[in-house]
Amino acid sequence: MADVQSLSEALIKGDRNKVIQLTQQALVDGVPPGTILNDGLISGMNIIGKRFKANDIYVPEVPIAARAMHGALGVLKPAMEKAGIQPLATVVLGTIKGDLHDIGKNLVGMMLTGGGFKVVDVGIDVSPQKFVDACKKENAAICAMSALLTTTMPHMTEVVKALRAAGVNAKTMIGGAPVTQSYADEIGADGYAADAAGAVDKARELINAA
Ligand code: B12
Repeated sequence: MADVQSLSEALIKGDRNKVIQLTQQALVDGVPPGTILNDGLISGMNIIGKRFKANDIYVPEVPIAARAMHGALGVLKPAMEKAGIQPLATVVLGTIKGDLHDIGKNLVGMMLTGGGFKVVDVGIDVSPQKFVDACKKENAAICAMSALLTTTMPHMTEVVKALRAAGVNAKTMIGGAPVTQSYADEIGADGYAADAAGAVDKARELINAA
C-alpha cells in the first residue's frame, strides 16, 4: 500500500523511479488523484521550495526533484483529467527581450508547476508582443517575467504597458537578480518575488489561492 507521505519523501530525495512507482501504486490502491497531487507531490515540492529559500539545498537539487515530479505527473495526468482536476491557473513565463539568462526562470517554472500551476514557458529574449500574444492565447492569469541584466529590466515596463493597452487582464509578476520590490512598484507590476519558492507564494497570492 503506497502512502502519500513516502511519495513526498521520495520526491524530496529526487528519487524519480520511486516517485513514479509510488504514484502508480497509490492509483492502484484507489488514493484519489487530488490527494496524490496535493499531499504527495505538491507538498514535497513545497518543502523543496522552503529548503531552497533557506539555502539548505542548492540549484542542482531543484531540477532533480522537478524531474521526479514530471515523471509522476505523466502517470497521474490521465487520472487527474478523468477526475476533472484543473491546474490552479495558467502562468506565461519568459525571460525579457534582450536577455538570454534562463537558469533562474527555469527554476521558477519548475516550482510553479510543482505548486499546481500550468506553466507556458515562452523562452528567452521575449518581446512584449510575444508576451501579450501568449497571455491572450493561453488565457493566462499571470504573466511572469525574468530579467538578469540592468539593461534589459526596462523592457518589463513595456510588457506591463503592452498588456494593459491590449486589454489583457493577466497579473504581472517580475523577478531576477537585479529586480526589486521597489522596481515592481515603480513600473506597476502586480507582484515580485526574490526566488523560485517566493514566486509560488506570490503567484498563489495573485490569484487569491494563498
Ligand atoms: C550564468 C550566467 C550567464 C550565462 C547564462 C546561461 C543561461 N542559460 O542562463 C551566459 C554565459 C550566457 C551569460 C551571459 C551574459 N551575462 Co551573465 N551571468 C550569469 C551568472 C553567472 C549566473 C546567473 C544565474 O543563472 N544565477 C542562478 C539563478 C538560479 O539565479 P537567478 O537567475 O537570480 O534566479 C533566481 C531569482 O532571481 C528568481 N527569479 C529569476 N527569474 C525570476 C522571474 C520571476 C517572475 C520571479 C518571481 C523570480 C525570478 O528566482 C530564481 C531562483 O531562485 C550571473 C552572475 C550571478 N551571480 O547572478 C551573470 C550576470 C547576470 N551576467 C552578467 C552579464 C553582464 C552578462 C553578459 C552581458 C556578459 C557579456 N559581456 O557577454 C551576457 C549577456 C547575455 C544576454 N544578452 O543575456 C552580469 C549582469 C550585470 C548587470 N547587473 O546587468 C552578471 C550579474 C555577472 C556580473 N557580476 O557581471 N551569463
